[in-house]
Amino acid sequence: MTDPLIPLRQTWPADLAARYRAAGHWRGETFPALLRERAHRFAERTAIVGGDERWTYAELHRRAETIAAGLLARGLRPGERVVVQLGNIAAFYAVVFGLFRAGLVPVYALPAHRSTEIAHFVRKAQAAGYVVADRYDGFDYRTLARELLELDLGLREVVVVGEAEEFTALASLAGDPALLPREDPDPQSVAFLQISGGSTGLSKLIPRTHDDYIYSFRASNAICGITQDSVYLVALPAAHNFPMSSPGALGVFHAGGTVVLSPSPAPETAFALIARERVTDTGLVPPLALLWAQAAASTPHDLSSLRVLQVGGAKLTPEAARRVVAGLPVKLQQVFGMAEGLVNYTRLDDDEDTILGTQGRPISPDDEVLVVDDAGQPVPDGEVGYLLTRGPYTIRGYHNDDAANARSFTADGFYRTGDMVLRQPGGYLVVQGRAHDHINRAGEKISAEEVEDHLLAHPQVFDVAVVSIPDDYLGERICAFVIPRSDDKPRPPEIKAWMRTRGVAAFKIPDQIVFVAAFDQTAVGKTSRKELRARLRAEFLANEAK
Ligand code: OOB
Repeated sequence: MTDPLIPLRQTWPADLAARYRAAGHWRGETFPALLRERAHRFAERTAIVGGDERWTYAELHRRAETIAAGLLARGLRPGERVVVQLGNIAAFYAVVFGLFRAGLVPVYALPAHRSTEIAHFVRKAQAAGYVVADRYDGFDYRTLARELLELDLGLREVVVVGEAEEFTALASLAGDPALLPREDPDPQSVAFLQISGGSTGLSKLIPRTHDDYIYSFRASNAICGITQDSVYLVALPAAHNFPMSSPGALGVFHAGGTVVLSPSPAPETAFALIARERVTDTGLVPPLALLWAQAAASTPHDLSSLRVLQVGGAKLTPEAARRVVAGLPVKLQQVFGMAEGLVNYTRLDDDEDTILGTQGRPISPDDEVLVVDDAGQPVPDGEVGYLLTRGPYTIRGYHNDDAANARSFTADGFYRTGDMVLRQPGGYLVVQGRAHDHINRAGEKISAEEVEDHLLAHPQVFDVAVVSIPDDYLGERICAFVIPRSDDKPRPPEIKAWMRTRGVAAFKIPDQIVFVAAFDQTAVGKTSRKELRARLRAEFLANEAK
């Protein structure tokens, strides 16, 4: 058990920590100090535009202070964890900075998550608080909060943005400023827990420190040309690492620019905001970038303020990259990153072949990248291998998860990313695929094992294997091969509807269900589930090609 009052830490070995400090990567900056200083320096500049809200830096700071004191007055104690599940609304950043100010540790859930996932985060983080909106995107999160409280997991406080009903309204939070910590937190302490894509089973929690995370977006700003004149559109879910910190909203706050929240990434919504707010930068996953490039041709909106379009989260093929560049008159930047740390960018002044054909190179001169074979031996540049990395903003271990840490980190602290890459002589990486069985569905990472576990609980399902199938629009879709218990098999829509009742994010529900009589016994008995999945996928694709 983690003591709630002891700040969580990540431990880099002393020699590396000393190197990162000496190089000026870790400067002892913390989130509370960052906002306080920006509120002073950029007081009347616009920090956030979202819905009907338009807040200056001074206003954001004032709101964060009030939320912080209010949460402590409600009995939350510094060091405790609070699951934050908010969509793209201005309050997201006020809440998060309020939690930082109170010394509370946000755990970032996505709006699509449902009771199964949130319960897992609450358990794993031993969270004491939960912050939701009353409704977002047609869903009432208060019902989710009620379901969660019934599970009796130790949640003591539910805060609601909007109509709170029996819960605490965010707008009602108030407390004596004397309750607030007098000192800024230890820059080496964990500022928040991010959620992993999860290759095996349920998501893991990713502890990021003030020093490491702030370095990642400060350095990203320099690479991406973010300044106080930047206007960044958050089109992807705000809680995702890409729009949060690559350089994302936090990078923009660091620079004193303006963050505009889009409630949807659909071109008609986003384009109107780009025109109205003169947006200069944004980040998208590949399917959305293609959709935008297509829609731009006939839009009535003026997109001429856009300077850089970042694309990442899943592989953008050279052909797709060409289509994006042809459709949108902006600089394309590829971003290959992970919530665990390492982020690669193509540079804005790279030549066209590099921008279209690679996923960039690391942020930091101190990012160590290894590309190795099955035996863990480095392969020469130009050959495909497994990507391992360590560095000044890559975690050294997941939160509270010894088994995952034993699997995912080498003895000398390299994170096994699970990605297969080829490194070009100049250090640029080209992503080739991945070693693990997860599905990258339009940038959402889904564990095959997690979906299989759900489907196995269905009374008419005897066995199941879940695989990724290439998809023109999504990049990959989820396909479940199901062996029914009897001839009386359920219809695929029934299975999908049933899975929805299990309280899981909609993006994890299989796109396609294929019934099979049996799995090849040699595959089941003698080889791993991984090989069974590979075989089923290969057979399916061979049949499709016929
Ligand atoms: C980003 O973060 P996560 O944690 O949702 O997912 C990380 C994984 C990577 O390991 C890789 O498998 C895949 O997503 N990925 C890409 C990619 N960007 C991410 N695969 C191919 N090409 C790319 N450009 O997805 C994320 C975090 C920060 C910035 C950008 C993306």
